Amino acid sequence: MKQTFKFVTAEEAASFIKHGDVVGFSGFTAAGSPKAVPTALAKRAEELHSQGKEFKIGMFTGASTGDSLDGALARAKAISYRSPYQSNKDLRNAMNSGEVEYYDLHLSSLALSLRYGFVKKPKFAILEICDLKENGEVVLTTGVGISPTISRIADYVILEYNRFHPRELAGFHDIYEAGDPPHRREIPIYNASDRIGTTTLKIDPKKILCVVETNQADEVGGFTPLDDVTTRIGENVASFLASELKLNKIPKEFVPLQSGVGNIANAVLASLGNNPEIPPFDMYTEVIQDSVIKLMKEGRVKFASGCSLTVSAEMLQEVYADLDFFRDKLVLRPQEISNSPEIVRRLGLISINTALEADIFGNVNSTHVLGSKMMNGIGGSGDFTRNSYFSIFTTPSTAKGGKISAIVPMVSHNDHSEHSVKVLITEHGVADLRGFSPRQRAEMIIEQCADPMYRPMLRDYLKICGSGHTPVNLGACFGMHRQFAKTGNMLDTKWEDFTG
Ligand code: 0RQ
Repeated sequence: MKQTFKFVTAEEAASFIKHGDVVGFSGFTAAGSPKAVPTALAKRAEELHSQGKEFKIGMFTGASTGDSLDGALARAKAISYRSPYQSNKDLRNAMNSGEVEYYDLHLSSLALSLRYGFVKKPKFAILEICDLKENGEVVLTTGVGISPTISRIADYVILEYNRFHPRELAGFHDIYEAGDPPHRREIPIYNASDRIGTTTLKIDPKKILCVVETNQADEVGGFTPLDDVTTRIGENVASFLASELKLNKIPKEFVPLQSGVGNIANAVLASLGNNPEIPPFDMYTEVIQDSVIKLMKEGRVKFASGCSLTVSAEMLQEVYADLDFFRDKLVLRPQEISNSPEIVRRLGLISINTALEADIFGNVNSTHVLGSKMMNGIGGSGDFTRNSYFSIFTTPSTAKGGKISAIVPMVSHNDHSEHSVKVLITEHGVADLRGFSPRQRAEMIIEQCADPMYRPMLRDYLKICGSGHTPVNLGACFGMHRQFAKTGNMLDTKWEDFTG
């Protein structure tokens, strides 16, 4: 092996990358994203900048990454543009200040955009792996992301051979690239557990520029403990799904679930697991979080298909200590497959994602704070929402100690339209929007989802809207946002200030 491939330090590997190069990275969330080479790249960028030299790269990732990738490169001012989803504070600030150009797109479509030439072709692919054969076959680690596509289309591949992950992860992946139009065939997945590809990723060995040996854990953050609000949201989701099941609106054997990331998603899954009226279920999702593994051990989740195993360090050790238990219960796929609209529709997933804000008609903003500041990105929420059996959005009814209402007259940025959003759930209740007109939906969302302290304000807004299929007052529809910008509290909103 040592003769076949060039083993180098992270610094040597980073030195191949020049100002203006485009780099694609493996992984999905902090799971499976490279750590040592990006850290070395950031250090090099800082050195070059201190000598007055330019150094910035364009970059593509699966989704968000760990701090030693997005954080380190953002702090080193080493990123010119980036795509897709991210969740790093320093990178977010750089994007919002205009220092980094950010192209946010549906996660299922990134590999396609790279193959079709819609975005720049990466010169380098940097992949984290846990096994390597002389013929260029590798075993990926905890996240798959866009690795199959970038390792095929990039000119050079740099491997981070991370000994932290056991070789026995071999067998957990299902590597498959879909065909491209005009000869594209169906992706033959008919159950969450179906396998259609290979367990290893085959890379042209001639492209493998070098290998860096490392031993580093994934940088997955922990969860904040459940509080009253997240628990109530979780319970509302679980009892809503149980009642849909009783009404035969969900098949008796249940359908697979997709669940977003973060604390609310974790709380929702915990409540679903605890509800005895919900049968054991499959997950066809992108991020497999701690709660999924816990429910799997309890027999509540039968199978989980995802793009990454984004679990805490303790949970990952539990999985690694018992790989044989999980071997036939988990599969990790590329994001064009885990998030494929075709499969989401075929399997009939119930999608559960989190909104920043929703309006009284059911439009959802998942990405922009007060219309202009990017939070993270649309991620996979659009892939699932638009194509699901039915889509659910959850959100606490207020943010910032009640000074922001998550239910507003009109969303300040629209990621998921009223046509795709079917059910809205807060800690106060459930608005099942299916089959209802905009006026009916407005009443349901105000009365069942808005915080009681904001309900009179929202009712009064409807009164100043006049007629129309979708009642909107163009002067006042952003009044609550404008008020927050002025006084820092939406509760101060007086509609007469915005209707003159
Ligand atoms: O800010 O921490 O500074 O107080 O937004 O809010 O409640 O911690 O929620 O961590 O679950 O994230 C939508 C961002 C929610 C996430 C979003 C403030 C609030 C807080 C975060 P502070 P919470 P979460 C699969 C699916 C899009 C992608 C997606 C997300 C911070 O779920 O990125 O769904 N989703 N992917 O105070 C201003 C409002 C606010 C607000 C909350 N209305 N106005 N600020 N906040 N509501 C995953 C992938 O695709 C990989």
